[in-house]
Amino acid sequence: MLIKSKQASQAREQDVTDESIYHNRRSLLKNLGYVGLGSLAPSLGTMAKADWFSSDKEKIFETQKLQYVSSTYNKSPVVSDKTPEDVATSYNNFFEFGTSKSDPKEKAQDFTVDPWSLRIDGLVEEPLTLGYDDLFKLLPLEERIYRFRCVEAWSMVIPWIGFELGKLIALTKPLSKAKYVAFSTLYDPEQMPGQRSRFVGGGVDYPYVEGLRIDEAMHPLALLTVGMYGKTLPPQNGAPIRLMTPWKYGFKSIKSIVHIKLVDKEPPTSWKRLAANEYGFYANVNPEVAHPRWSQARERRIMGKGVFNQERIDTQLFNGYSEVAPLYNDLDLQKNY
Ligand SMILES: Nc1nc2c(c(=O)[nH]1)N[C@H]1C(S)=C(S)[C@@H](COP(=O)(O)O)O[C@H]1N2
Ligand SMILES: [Mo]
Repeated sequence: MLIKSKQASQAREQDVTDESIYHNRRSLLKNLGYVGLGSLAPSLGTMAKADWFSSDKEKIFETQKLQYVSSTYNKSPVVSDKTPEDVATSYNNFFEFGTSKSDPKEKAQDFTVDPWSLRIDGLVEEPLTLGYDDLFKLLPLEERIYRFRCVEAWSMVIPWIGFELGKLIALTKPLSKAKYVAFSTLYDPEQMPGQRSRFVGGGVDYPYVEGLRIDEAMHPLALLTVGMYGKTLPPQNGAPIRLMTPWKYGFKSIKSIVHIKLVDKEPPTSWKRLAANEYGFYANVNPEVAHPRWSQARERRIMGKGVFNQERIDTQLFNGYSEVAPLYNDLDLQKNY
């Protein structure tokens, strides 16, 4: 799909939105007694000491305290290669809120993420139900900068905050019969216009579902994310919790998850159900396996707004995360796309 450059009017609208968020933060600070601060940036450290504010839509993490994981995850690209935050949070795919890239940011702002309930069950000894606060407290959070490659051949570089999916699964003590992990997004047609209308929602059968093989889910690269750019996920990026498997195409990274179920058979996945010849269960990034309608050999790295802020680069097998290769030693990657 082609990238449309933003019209000037749209860009202005966005700037206004950003500004209103800024003013919100300022008034929050004031409410908490941090009055008279000259600018927002130097005050972040002070804000962080308050941990987070339950009334705040946008929780700011104590990034200094987050554990930065070993260099293998963050080695390349370097920090300056990150896609700007305002781009990563305004160019989205979240069909529950519409199929155009600008729909999620426009239509998801009132999406309720607190309270939230995430249930982990199925073939496990100890099922778990997590509430909103548990998502941030159950496991230590880390920041990881991951490359993100959409099947549509664009890519970004995003600093996520989250914890390893495998660590959460381990807490539930999976039975040996568990071979796959199935995920579902919230089903709430009242809040999600795309779930009310097949036209708005792009013909997907909701709830959106995804799945991984259990060994993929246990791989340390597989992250459940609760934040990005040092803050909680905005609704358009899948708040309050979404999957990130950086060696797979973006559609695997299911948003706003309410259910994780350990199962014994390959679970259905939304895009495979819609077009099995185009979107497989594995969806590993692979420059040698073309999509039936376009090549996957190269990608447009989105570094800013508009067509001049995109760089065409070669796509790498597994999106460059070669540490996952052993998972697929016995798999024909051409057939299992
Ligand atoms: N529930 C849900 N999850 C979803 C999608 C969606 O439409 N609904 N889109 C997927 C696709 S195709 C991509 S590329 C990524 C986009 O994530 P982003 O908007 O944070 O960049 O989310 C994935 N997760
Ligand atoms: Mo995607």
